[in-house]
Amino acid sequence: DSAMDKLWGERLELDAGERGSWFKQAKYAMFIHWGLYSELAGDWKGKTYFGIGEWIMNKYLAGISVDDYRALAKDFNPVKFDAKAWVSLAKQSGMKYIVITAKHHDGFAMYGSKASSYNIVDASPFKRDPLKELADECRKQGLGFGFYYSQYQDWNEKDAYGNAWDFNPKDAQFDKYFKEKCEPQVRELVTQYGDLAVLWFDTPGKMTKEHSMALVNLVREHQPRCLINSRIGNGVGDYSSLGDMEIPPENVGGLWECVDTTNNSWSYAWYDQNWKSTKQIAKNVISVVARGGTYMLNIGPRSDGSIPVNAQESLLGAGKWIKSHAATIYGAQASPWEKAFSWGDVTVKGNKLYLHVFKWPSSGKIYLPGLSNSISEASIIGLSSQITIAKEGDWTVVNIPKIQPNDMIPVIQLNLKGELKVDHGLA
Ligand code: H79
Repeated sequence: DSAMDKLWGERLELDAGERGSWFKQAKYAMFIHWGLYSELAGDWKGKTYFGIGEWIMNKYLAGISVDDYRALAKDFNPVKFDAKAWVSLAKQSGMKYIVITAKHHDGFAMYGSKASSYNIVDASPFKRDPLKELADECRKQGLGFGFYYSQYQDWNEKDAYGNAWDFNPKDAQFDKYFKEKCEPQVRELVTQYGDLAVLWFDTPGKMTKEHSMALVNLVREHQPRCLINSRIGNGVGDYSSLGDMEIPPENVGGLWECVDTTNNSWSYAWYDQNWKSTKQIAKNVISVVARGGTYMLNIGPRSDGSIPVNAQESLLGAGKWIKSHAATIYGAQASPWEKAFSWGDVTVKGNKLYLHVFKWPSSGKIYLPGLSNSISEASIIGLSSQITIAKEGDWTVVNIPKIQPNDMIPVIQLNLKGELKVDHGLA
């Protein structure tokens, strides 16, 4: 955490590589979808719209008029919101930064915006700026903080893209929306919330390169250390956000992240009880790190500010495992085998290989193809079990106990002699 403090404490002109150095360490983040749609929780006028809850206003779902949707703001009152509890949950879950929806496609700002009165401070009974409280609390607890901002779609604005059920797209003057709402709001976000880790733009649509660059320059001017994701459009971001919920089957180079959900929903949905287990979350973190990326896992708090207990339990369980195997995750690199094995997955740090065993082989053997190095030391992290190594031709055989030791996902650590060398032809 002190490395993070250092990275966000100074202001320097940085190139993309320097800007991204903390990102390669952090590896695991909390994503939060929270807005007026959380109040509906998937329902409109007695009907449930299963699926993408933050899209409920859209004509593909309930098709709610701007006037009806705007009225939701009058009842948005998250009296149970507790920035300290939210940040503690992320921290205890092993996450290193938080990215939250400042404005989703619905157009409602979840922070106090001067650029548009359609925001939580001016249009809701709550009157507080919860994102300011979160930003301050993240700083206090040593986590990074960032914003999600929907820059192209804004269903509340006739000049932005996306709302063809209330407005005539032919009349839209995108540049007007861009200059009067989008740019001023992004300026507020990069000037009023302290150092930001990430500005997470979403759905570039038909953004021109000029529009994308105007936002990039705005972020750079005020936040030289802040990373911008690829959904700014036109290839001008710092790192790549893969498709929603996509964990790639093979290694991916460069700076990238996988964004995923704790259940099946981004925003809170009353009916969605498909919670990932503690083990599934830990597995996903490992799998994404093993492919070379960062895992940003979403929660959808309720409109009253509470976080579903099932999400909390799974995250905290995974966090407990991550914290007792921190060396194998934070700052770790991709598997030299470039894809998962049937028994589990591998991360690397310097001359150490970490074999994460998802399915313990009853044979008591793990076979590694094409590893040239000899091994100076083999152990199971946190346990004293006996491990021996044998070489059989091009295979390294790791002999492990036949019965899984007492760990949700045991990790075998192999210290290599010399520089890591794997012949891919054999994998
Ligand atoms: O914020 C989350 C999503 O709301 C947002 N990105 C993540 C992080 C997102 N924006 N667009 N999309 C995801 C693609 C959405 C596609 C669909 Fe649909 C929305 C499928 C069903 C509803 C558009 C409308 C395509 C079919 C109907």
